[in-house]
Amino acid sequence: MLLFEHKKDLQSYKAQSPIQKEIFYLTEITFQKLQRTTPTTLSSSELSSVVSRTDLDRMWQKDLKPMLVVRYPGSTGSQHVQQHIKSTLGSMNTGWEVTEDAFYAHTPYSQLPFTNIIATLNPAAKRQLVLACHFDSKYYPPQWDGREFLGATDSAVPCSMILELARAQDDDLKTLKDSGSDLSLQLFFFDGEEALYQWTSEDSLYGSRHLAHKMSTTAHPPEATNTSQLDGIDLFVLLDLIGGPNPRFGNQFSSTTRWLSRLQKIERRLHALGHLKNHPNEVQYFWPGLHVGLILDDHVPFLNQGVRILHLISTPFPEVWHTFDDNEENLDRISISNLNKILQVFVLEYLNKKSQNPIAEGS
Ligand code: 1BN
Ligand code: ZN
Repeated sequence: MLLFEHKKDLQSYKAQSPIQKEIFYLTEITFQKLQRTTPTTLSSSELSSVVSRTDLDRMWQKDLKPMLVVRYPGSTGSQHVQQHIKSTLGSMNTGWEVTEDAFYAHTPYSQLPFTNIIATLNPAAKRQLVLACHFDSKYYPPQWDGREFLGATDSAVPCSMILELARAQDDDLKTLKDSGSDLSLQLFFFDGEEALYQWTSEDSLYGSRHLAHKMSTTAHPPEATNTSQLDGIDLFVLLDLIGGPNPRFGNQFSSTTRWLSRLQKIERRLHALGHLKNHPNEVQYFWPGLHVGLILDDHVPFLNQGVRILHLISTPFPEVWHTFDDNEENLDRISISNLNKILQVFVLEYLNKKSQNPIAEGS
């Protein structure tokens, strides 16, 4: 079946000759199959309702403050943060299924324990939209001046944004879970993204390498013989280095330009409706036309296995990147609040296929 987002697209399709129509049909059907997901577009009043549910002060107190501790793999802070993520998700109405992917790995220092946390709305769903972040902080040996690396943008804020999304949209996510939709939501909180000593292919991405391998060797659906959990990932959205002033997200992957454009479209709509603060131009953050080179991060083990990636990492990196100034004081509250709103609309539109209302031609 051909689907048209706008009536004029259907009219111009009808005006074509039979052979043009045939070519259009074959191209479009292939394209639509490859794209797989058709998001909905929320009305202005639905948008207002979605953005009204998110609360930056609440996120700050409930998620960010508890995460702003030293939390390198195996540390006491890491244990506390893991407990925080699990108890936060466990306290929601949605009924997240929270699991751990715990393992030991050799590092330049010693063998260390690592734990990824995975929260799944509906494990039986055929496809999953994945939102991912890393909760570990970069390890710095004790400093003479006693300063601690807290990794506020790297990546306490991204993890807090994901927890706040789950909290703010708890009711809608519960409805989605109860609907038994084919497309659902999964949250990955990775441990050990950072190099312990110096970034190499062995000393980095400990958690994401482990989980990607595990998912590639786990059948999905469980009775399948030739598809794995990785095949079930519809889109993998990785958040990193968010929270500094003037964030800009460029385009690393042509396969997901469409989704970066969608974020830009949401940014424009929320701007026009006056929902974004300190946002002078209709586009400030999302730049699908700005091509940036590949940035190494937790998506790489998934990318290498053919998963579609949307990497939301500020370019250039925040000025405080990997310095002791990557702390609460240097965060830009307003852009975090604006990005929360945009991300939450994006996720709900992505997942809510039911209210889509395309104009159909043939079948
Ligand atoms: C991102 C945040 N990364 C580490 N903290 C990955 C990275 C490491 C990106 C080195 C570029 C260089
Ligand atoms: Zn880092």
